Amino acid sequence: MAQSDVDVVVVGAGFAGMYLLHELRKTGFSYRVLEAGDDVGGTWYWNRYPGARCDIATTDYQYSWDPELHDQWQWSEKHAAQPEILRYAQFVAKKHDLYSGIEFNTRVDGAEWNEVAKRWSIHTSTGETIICQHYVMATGCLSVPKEPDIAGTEKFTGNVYVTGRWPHEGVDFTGKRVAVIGTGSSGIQSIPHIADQAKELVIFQRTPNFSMPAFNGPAPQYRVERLKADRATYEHEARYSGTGVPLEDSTVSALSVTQEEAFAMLEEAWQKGELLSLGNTFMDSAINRKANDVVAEFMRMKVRSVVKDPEVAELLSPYKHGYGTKRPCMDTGYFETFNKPHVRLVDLNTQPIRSITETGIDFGKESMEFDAIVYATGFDAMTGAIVNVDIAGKDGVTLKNKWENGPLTYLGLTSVGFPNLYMITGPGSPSVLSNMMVSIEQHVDWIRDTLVHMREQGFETIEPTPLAEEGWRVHCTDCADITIFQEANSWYMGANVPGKPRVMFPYIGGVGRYRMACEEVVAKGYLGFELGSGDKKQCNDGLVREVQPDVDMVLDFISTLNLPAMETMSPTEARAFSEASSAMRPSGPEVGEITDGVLQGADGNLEYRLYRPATPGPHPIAVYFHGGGWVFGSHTSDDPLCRDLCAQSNTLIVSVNYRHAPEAPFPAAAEDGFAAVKWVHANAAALGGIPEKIAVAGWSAGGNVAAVTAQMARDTGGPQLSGQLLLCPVTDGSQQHASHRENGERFILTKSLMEWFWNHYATPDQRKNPQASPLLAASLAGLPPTMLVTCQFDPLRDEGNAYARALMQAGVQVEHVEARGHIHTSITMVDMLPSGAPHRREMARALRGFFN
Ligand code: N01
Repeated sequence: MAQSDVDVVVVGAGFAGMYLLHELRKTGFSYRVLEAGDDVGGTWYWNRYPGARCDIATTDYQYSWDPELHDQWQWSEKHAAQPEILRYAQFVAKKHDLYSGIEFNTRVDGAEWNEVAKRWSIHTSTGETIICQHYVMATGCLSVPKEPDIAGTEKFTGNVYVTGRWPHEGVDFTGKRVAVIGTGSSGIQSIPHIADQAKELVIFQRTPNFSMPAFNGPAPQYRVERLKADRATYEHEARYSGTGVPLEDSTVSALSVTQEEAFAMLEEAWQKGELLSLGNTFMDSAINRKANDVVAEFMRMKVRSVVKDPEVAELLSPYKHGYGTKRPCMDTGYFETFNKPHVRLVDLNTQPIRSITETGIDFGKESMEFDAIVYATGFDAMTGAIVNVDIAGKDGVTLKNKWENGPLTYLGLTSVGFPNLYMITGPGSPSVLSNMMVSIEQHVDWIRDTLVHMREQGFETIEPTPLAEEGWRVHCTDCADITIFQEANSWYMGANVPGKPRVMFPYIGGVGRYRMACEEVVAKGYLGFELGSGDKKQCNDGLVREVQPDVDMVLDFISTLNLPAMETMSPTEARAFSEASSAMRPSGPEVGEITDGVLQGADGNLEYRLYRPATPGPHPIAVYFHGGGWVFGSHTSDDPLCRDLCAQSNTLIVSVNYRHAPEAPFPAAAEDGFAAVKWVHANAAALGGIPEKIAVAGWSAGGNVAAVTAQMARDTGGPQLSGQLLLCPVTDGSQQHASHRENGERFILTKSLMEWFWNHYATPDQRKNPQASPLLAASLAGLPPTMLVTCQFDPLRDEGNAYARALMQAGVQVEHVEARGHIHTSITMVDMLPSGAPHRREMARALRGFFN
């Protein structure tokens, strides 16, 4: 093994670096901890602007690793102010003798990995180079103030202050003319205090922000009581919660209640004075624009109720971004400040700053003189502190170069090409979207355990694999894609720093889900990491999260319900169960008209439901066959999907209630399907459709009926079909495809449920008939253009894929969508699973395409 000066170099002595130092000592690693400031505290050391407070309540924003602290340290308020939090950090540092392990006033200027020696060389501002095995950046997410990007900043000769680098001795604004630029958390917290002193205060606002009063005071009693009663459970809940603060997840959609009811619920959350309570009132405010508007309007109403000048109130009301998509703020008297006669708001959208001058600011058509300018313009968040240090990994590539188009990490902790480099609360981890204390402790624990594991197992290096890193990037993007966060020009998106790539920097899948992913990685033998020492290598490559995040949440939710397996029920019970489940889902989009009727099946009448587009007809028609394993379901059971297809494709959908097994086994469903298509063709004009433009569509067993019907229409002289849209179709009764085994459990449609369906529908011999297993048809040539959707985690995936391939080989025009991360049922879950929406759009586009 190569020589090191120390095992670990840690950069930063905020709450992350302090805890890590403690753990390194405890586990017997040698270390150097380097800190640029001259004291501990990190963010709370630097951010000393007046009014600086933590937005997370003191019951939650404190270390949990030293239980004695809970008795030894008493917080004076619900939301502690900066000086008190700094004192807390100092108290902990003294208690655990951390000061003796930290080198202050020492910056890291550069670091490079030596691939031969398997060591990092860390260059410090004191001129030293430290050789170490592991290098941990505990540099914080919001530690590098954004470079001024306003013309003329260098010209001003008055006093200049930056909220993130506030003078330690404080600032007295008494009698001064002051300008504040920026209305994020720092601006919103400091402005009321500056207004109290200044003779004249002008606030330059580019974007109004959502803010609620902190209602500061004693810590919330209900939290204190829960903590006292059972701290362990409370802390466990925090660690597995969405945000790192125990909160009950809402199950109410903002769109399912009246505005009056919604506002009453929001008022209750508002009165709590807790940052996360408003965003947690409804289950859909982060994923649905309309749901978010309900919260946003409530917040705007609050602004109007405080600010006396309606024009100013309007300027202070956010309209361009959704609530929560930029970090919401907590304030004490912020909006009230604008009622003061010496305070003025300048809207930079109508009066942009032309230049900072020697004596003040030129904006719009005005020039004003100031004694002081306060920049509350934010940070180069998440990556600034990491890429500002020249960190060169394997082959000399720097992290800055690697991250040119956005940070690439595995778990937000590590990055390919940078062995033994760890980031605490790095990009790709919940970090700034969480209670930082919880996230910091989790990362420190993970790093400590990993170092111990490597030492015990004799590994010298650890590095994520390209596959795992790319998989994590995709997963992070999937999580962001189902939210409305990407619409906002926020620092979460890097949008505040010119030239920064526009990606979602933090992981938005939630603290608990993130923690479980990290735990799973370890439990699976460091899945996605390569560990090595000389010739010894261990690499269990793979992806830790492949299921779409919203699908995963539904699966987790369902698993908590302990529902009986459907295959243990009788068909009657299964039908009742399926109907009851369907009753709870959102109804789907509005369409022009919905009517019910009966049509001629193969053996008597069948019910159908017709969905008519809102546009003038006549329309092309898709005859739709529902899912339900030939056993349950009806012409109304896929209602949301049928509405969605109708509305998006401008097609008249006729959903048919074909006969069900076991009462009417094979070939009843197939024969009814074909009879229904013939009937619809004959009656198309009367239905308001175009007889020459008829397609079939279906999901699951309904996809089977649609595929079989298309073959029957081809083989028995019509009607001529324009296309077939098959969503997760059953195509092969042999059930021998690998996906039946791979996806046979956990994903709602299980292998045994599929067997139960087949057993009710067709005998093993009948399954060999192409009218049961369309994949077995002698030829697929001459079938209509096809859109076939298969889902990655569906037991039926491979038979659907095989059908798509066979159709293509037979010369059929096929569009085959392989829906990544989806399960058998997820694409049908309209308005429940946002990740299914793009696939439904594709399906609707294909349907339109059949008729053109
Ligand atoms: O920074 P910000 P912050 N011309 O980026 C404006 C945490 N924090 O320091 O929105 C004019 O939020 C910018 O305008 P716009 C917390 O996570 C926590 O306030 O980009 N204006 C915005 O109004 C927080 O979110 C706590 O259009 C310019 C403001 O400056 C994060 O730190 C307290 C501009 C910057 O707001 C950052 O907060 C404080 C320009 N050229 C901070 N450039 C607590 O826990 C930027 N702006 C309490």
